[in-house]
Amino acid sequence: MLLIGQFDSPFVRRVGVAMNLYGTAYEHRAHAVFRDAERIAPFNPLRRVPTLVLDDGTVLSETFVCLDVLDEIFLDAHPSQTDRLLLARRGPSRREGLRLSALAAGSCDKAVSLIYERLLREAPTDAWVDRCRLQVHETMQALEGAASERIASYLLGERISHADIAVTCAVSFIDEVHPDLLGDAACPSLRELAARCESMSEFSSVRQLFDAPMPNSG
Ligand SMILES: N[C@@H](CCC(=O)N[C@@H](CS)C(=O)NCC(=O)O)C(=O)O
Repeated sequence: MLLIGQFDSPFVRRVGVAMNLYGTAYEHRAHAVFRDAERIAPFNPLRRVPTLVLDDGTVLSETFVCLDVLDEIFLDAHPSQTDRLLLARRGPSRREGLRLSALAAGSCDKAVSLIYERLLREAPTDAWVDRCRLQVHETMQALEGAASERIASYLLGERISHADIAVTCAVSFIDEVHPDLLGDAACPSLRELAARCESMSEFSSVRQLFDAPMPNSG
């Protein structure tokens, strides 16, 4: 498989971590969305990342789509190892995992939107900046509530899931690109979970510091 996109993106990172946990062999091309847009274009006209090229040549975009297909491919190859799946194929645990992952992903969407607002506009729109900041802040508070109530090691039980990956990638990304947004003392349960996940090689091997995505430069 081929994964296109820099690991400073929390979305690309989620796909990279999932492939690491599944033991999926893949090539990585760290194309930047602006600087390398025309290198991404032959694979994906949206010029967005993650872009995932499957072994049969199928090209996927959208993180949730990539992860769903990775789950399916893993299960096809290892039908007896359902306990290693990063999300149940059906049932309440799946729905809770999707719910939490969507909140984490939505926070990342808003955090990315704030970056683009800062970098691409001469004068950021206050109303949009305030809205995005509120959305990120309150969504992380909601995730903190879920994390603080859990009784197991991870969000969905004793095994790591897509929800833990999504939350960890979101916390690390937001803390890096908007350090004032959460504050050091906020979200202790999320931070504890993220720190534990970040200590795993499957996460640390796909970490890249944020590379400002200015058109013509990065
Ligand atoms: N909903 C998308 C979001 C991905 C996303 O926002 N990727 C950013 C990089 S972090 C990107 O491709 N930006 C360029 C663009 O949107 O044109 C997903 O989950 O894959």
